[in-house]
Amino acid sequence: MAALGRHIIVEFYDCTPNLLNDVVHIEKSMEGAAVDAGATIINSTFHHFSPYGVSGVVVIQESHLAIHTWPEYGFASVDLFTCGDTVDPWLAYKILKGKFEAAHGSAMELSRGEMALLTQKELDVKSLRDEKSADDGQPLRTRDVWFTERDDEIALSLKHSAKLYDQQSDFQKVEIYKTEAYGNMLTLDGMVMTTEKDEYVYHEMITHIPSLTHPNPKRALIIGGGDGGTARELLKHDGYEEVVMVEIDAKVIEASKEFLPSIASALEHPKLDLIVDDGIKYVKSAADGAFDVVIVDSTDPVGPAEGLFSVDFYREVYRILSNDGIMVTQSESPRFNQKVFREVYEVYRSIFGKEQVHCYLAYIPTYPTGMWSFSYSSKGSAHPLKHLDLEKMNTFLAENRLQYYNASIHQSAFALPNFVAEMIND
Ligand code: SPD
Repeated sequence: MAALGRHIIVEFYDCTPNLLNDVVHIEKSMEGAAVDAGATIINSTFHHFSPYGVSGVVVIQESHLAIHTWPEYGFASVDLFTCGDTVDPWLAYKILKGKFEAAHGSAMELSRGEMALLTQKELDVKSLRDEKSADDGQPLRTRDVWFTERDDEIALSLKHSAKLYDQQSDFQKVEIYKTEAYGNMLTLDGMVMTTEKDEYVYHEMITHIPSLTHPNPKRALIIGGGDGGTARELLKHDGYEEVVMVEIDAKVIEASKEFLPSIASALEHPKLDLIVDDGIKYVKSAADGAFDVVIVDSTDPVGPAEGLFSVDFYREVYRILSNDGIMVTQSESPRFNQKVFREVYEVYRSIFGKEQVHCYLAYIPTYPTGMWSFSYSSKGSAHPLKHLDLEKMNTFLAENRLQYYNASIHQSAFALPNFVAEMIND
């Protein structure tokens, strides 16, 4: 043995970009290559970075395999570091080149720990032995796979054990992950939309506040909301005679029905008119004063949702609201998305008038920073606090076991921290 270890530094060029953004595929490929090359896996950890890029390491008994990907360049850099004679790192190289569909690869082998330069030291091996692995001779194997949503400065990571749905629709990448802490999670273009375990905060807050402040809401429109959570909560109010939901992406509905059944439970409700189409187009063609409540349950303002953050769209929403009508939108995080947050309030106020627009907050652990905002804009006199019908609310709350929303939350949600109030000149 001329050296302790062999280190192959690999560059894979012109790989299939989607494969380099698929954390589960990369994890499986790296682990598979390790095993096929003769290694014994001890631990692995993989991160997906939103919107793209994966980093990961497989720790093997014979050193490690590591990867960093740049899907936008079809490029992956890989380190294959093995010790001893039992592992063939070049076999791992060939396997990975195939798995990432690399058009070409370059590699350089280094010897690590030249024997000619080493002198062996005396160590008391017995006392240093790890009792656990000495017990049964089997190394402890663990597995960590992380999904990360981030911007340049802030990130949120959730550990997951599987990807259950993975489709590129005409509009966006639709994925469902099985997370350890929050159950199944829907992401669109790498951004968290909803999870089974904390969805109730968002869906209760976006629906019950307008439904209990409007004097008598009968017709509601949901723009977006394909997972079904907003429709489910809205339909708890018996007074609605008609709820129209316009979701642009059939794949969001399909994935939610299959993997988020508790959220999608009302998508077949007889009062729900579910239309798969462009919400902007629908609103443009709707009649003046057609809806008492309009809820914009959009994704973040990138990709297909961009137009849902425009002045023209909100002018149209204003037009289709009835005289007492209320529009509620998800208005992003005042910490994570400061620019958008400021801008949308300016837009709403330019259309509805300053006094008619209010911001309220809720705490959603799986959204970046955990602090999320909603806007409440009323065309008529329905003030979110002054016109709250307590009797109607108490009857509703007694009949429906909610997990987040209650009378105190309704009132306190409109109390804004100073930094938030200042951002929108409240
Ligand atoms: N960054 C999260 C924005 C979430 C907006 N919509 C969520 C959809 C839940 N029905």
